Amino acid sequence: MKPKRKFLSILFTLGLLLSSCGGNRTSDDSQKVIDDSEHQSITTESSSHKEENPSSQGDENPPSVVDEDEAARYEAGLNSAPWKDNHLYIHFNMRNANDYSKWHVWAWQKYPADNDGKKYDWENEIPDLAGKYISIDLNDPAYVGAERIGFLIVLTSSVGVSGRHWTSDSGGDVMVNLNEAPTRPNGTIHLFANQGSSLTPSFTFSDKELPHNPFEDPDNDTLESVNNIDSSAPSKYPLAPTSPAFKDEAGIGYQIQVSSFADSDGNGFGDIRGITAKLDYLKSLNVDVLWLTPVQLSGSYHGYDTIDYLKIDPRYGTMEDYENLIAEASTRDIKIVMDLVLNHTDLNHDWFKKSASATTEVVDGKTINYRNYYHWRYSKADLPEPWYRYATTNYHYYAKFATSMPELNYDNQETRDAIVDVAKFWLAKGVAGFRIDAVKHIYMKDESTYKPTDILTEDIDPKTNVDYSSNVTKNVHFFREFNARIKEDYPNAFLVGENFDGWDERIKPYYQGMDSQLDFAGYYHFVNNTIYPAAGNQGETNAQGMSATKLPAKYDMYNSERGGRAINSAFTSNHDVERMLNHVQNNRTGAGAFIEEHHTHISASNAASANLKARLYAAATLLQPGLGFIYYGDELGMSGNIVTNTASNAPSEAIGTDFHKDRWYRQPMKWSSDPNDASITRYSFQGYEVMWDEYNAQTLQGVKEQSLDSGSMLEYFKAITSLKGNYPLFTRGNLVPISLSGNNHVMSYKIVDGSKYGEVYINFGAGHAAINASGNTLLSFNGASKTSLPGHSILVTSSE
Ligand SMILES: [Ca+2]
Ligand SMILES: [Ca+2]
Repeated sequence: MKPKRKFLSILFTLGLLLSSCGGNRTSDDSQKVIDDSEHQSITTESSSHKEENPSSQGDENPPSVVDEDEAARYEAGLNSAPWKDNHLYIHFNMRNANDYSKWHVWAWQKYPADNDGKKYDWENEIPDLAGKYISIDLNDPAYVGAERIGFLIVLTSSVGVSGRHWTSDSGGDVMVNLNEAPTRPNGTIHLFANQGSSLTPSFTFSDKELPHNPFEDPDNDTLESVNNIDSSAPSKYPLAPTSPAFKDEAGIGYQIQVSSFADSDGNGFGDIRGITAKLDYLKSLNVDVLWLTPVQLSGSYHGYDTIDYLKIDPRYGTMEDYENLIAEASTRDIKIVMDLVLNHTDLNHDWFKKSASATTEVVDGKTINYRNYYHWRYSKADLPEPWYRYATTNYHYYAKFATSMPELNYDNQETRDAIVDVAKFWLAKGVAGFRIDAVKHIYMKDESTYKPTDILTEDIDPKTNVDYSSNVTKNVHFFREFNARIKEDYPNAFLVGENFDGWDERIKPYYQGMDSQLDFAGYYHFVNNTIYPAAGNQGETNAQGMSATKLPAKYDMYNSERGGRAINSAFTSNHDVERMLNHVQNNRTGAGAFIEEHHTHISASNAASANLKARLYAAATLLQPGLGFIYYGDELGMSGNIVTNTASNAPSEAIGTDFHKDRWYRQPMKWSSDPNDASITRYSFQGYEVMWDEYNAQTLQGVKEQSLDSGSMLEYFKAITSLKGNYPLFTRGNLVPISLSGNNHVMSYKIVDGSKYGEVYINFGAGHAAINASGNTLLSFNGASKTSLPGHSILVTSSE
């Protein structure tokens, strides 16, 4: 990284140039006045303006040397795609890439008709060798039969201002005689203009008058992003208190993959109104907190690549629909938690476009330099992944997960400010908090420089060897600030982080910056209790299992980072992992830390076994203190069988692979077994069908059927969740293990809340266990009583 000083000096120069343009525009009365009724109500600029035109300051902006071979290649490329037949392309090269946003092109048919003009915006995102261009479709009725076309490169701010004349680059209208213009073999016409001399196009690249590439300065790396935060230094922000609205109050959460949950308008794609229509169903499941996968404008069906943080994706509905969902949920005491993807954006996010074109804007008197919103490094040679070359420039951006997902640079204060503004925008609309995506990836080890004192977590994907190691120190400091700043205005806001990690110790520090963390450790460890019938203790049937005796230490560890007010967020499964039913039926090999999961299909023949294990697993997951999220459909026992791509569900080039296998975790919610049920989604993306696997389609009963069956998985889930719904002690109490002798397969514990308590006994094994429970029986599954716990049974009691 280069020192900031150099970059500032460039901004300063640019500011001077812009102000000199403005001064001329208003003071020049030598301009030619043209009848306002004509489209080309255009003025030429004074000669004095020309003298002050940036392009005239050749000494300050020496043209860069463009490689002549490169120029020749560019010239040759003009004869081929992507140019469109019968189009006129006007290329315009400016000294500073930042300036393009201030100018546009105005064009019209001049002869034989003199038609109204049209505004044209620049089409290429960043200038290429010839700058930016606009294209005029000569098939457009406005140009059919045209022999001559006029155009003008015009300063946008001068257009439409009453009593002013338009300001054009270098002075006025340019006429293109189509009969004489050089038409290329592909039927296109290209004209090239340099800033300050657009009256006299055109040049070719074989001339020595090569255009200036704004991304190639003599100093080369002047457009590298610069940082103004030392994120390794101790955070000046205090530990923000845990949300009072969630701590001790929110017991059951529910995660919805929006595209797959419920359709309201018959187009097959899940939407917000579809969710609103199902709120009573969610209330019957005792849901307190609803987490929707991202609903902001994005480029994918899953939504984890935001294009606009402040817009609702029209595929899901409107802002009004979302506000209505919040209001309707609120009347049912359900809080909406928004998924916020702040590690990266889509390439098409306006911030990235502005960053790529090195745009600066003055907002509220403050200069925003979008270049620094993302990471940019300069190198003529390709940088190693995850750095990717942007277009034809020698600048590379950082994108760990996909080239289409550039990562935001939070070592730039303005980026932090912008994302805090985003959060407050939604909190003002009534959103209760955020599920923060990819918290450990905000600062990856290779994303920014780090200090010897920084705590790094090694995390290398054994399959791909990609290094996902994170910088814990910087991540925690970032979230301390984010949390503290939003809670200044919204003390009840709730933050739950996605830290995709099965180790409690690695999740722990993130509690400094957030109220809660999703319990990946629980997801991976409780399941071992159900899978291994062998020895262990207190329900821990394997070294990788989870006994009740281990839990207090885990909660204490989290509480130690959060002033005693940590909220554990357990979950049955989620959109990125195996569904609960497949998870508990997992075929595993290895032992200790070397267990490998092998995906098992759920079928009619193993469904009973899987459902039984799932009930034990769900009880252990949801009956911990704190918040427990149900992944939509897990309450039905939906499977997530990964189906190899075939001609009927995937594009031809993907047949035989499991590419996009995650879609099988995101199958349509089964509202009923009626194939004509209008709520059921059915959609595809990029040729991949998001549909039911055979088990869900043929065997599984839907919500409608299961609601009528007291022995169904759905009714079981309602019974489990009603415990938290009716007895707050299960949410807010402290877990104390109950020691049992004689059976290693029972997980048993008391939850104590002042003078009240509850007891939970889960027998993961097949053998019987003698117990001595106290209190009133609230739930008995599989014949459990206060003295006897048959194999695979559950008992819950309470002092209340
Ligand atoms: Ca829809
Ligand atoms: Ca990052």
